[in-house]
Amino acid sequence: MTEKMEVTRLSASLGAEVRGIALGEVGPAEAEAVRGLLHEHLVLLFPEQHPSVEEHVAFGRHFGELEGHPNLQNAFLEHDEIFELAASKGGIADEWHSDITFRDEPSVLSILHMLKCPDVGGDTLWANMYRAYEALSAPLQELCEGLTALHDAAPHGKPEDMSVHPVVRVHPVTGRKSLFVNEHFTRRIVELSHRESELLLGYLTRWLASARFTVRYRWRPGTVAMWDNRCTQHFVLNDFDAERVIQRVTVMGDRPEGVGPPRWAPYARAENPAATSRYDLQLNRFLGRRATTLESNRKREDA
Ligand SMILES: O=C(O)CCC(=O)C(=O)O
Repeated sequence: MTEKMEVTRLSASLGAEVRGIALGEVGPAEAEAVRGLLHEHLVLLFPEQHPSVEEHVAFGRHFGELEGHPNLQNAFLEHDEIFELAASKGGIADEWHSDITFRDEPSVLSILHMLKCPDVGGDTLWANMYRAYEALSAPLQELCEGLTALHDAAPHGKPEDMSVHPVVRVHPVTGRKSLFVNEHFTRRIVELSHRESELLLGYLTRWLASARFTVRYRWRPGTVAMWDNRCTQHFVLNDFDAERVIQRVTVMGDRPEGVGPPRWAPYARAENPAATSRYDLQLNRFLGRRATTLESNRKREDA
């Protein structure tokens, strides 16, 4: 089947449409070929697939362990390994993000089946985070490489679900560096003051959505999209008023690795609570929790 695949690039930055493959019949060799294409193009679009839920899940399992959404309820479907979003139930992901970055091990890949979409509108955009990093000036690249950022699930009403990741991560397969902060889940640069963090995060999240790093895709029902969350972000254009329903399988987890350890200590100073700015409270909570976990791990190892 792999020789029959026709691959058409969709923009200079990322994305390819793939025809000549039936995702419902993919075996290990085809899955390997798809994986290779994904590393090359970062986002793949497979039109006219219409997979059943079982076929969708089986396709996803070729790429790793699957997980439903940790915080959001499915709109219409009960299935542990599929996550469903319906526009009529408020499910429109209209902020740039990569998936589940508030977890220690965020999503690796997402595979989305477009079930229902408006005739026009509701396009999805993806942006290439390798390019967003590579096009920064050398001083800013160097600064970002030494920083980490706090991500949380506040958009799901769970700000206590937090994790810290490097601002620049290294892809475990390609070895390339990419920017890993996003406007939806990233709250704070750990090593900077609140104000400095606001400025830098504001700059980076606008920069990484520059048109020149993106591709925009117009959907048809039955199309399947697959993207690598380690080196892309995505955004849905909220410009429609018809129903739009997607189902996604999510391949979980590796822990993002930076270029090295953070180069500076966290800005927040938990040892002087009286002087703590309200903006540092969340970071202090995270750091306190991390210190407690490290301490209890250490005691377990000593016992
Ligand atoms: O609906 C889409 O096109 C993208 C959905 C999305 O943002 C997500 O699955 O994280």
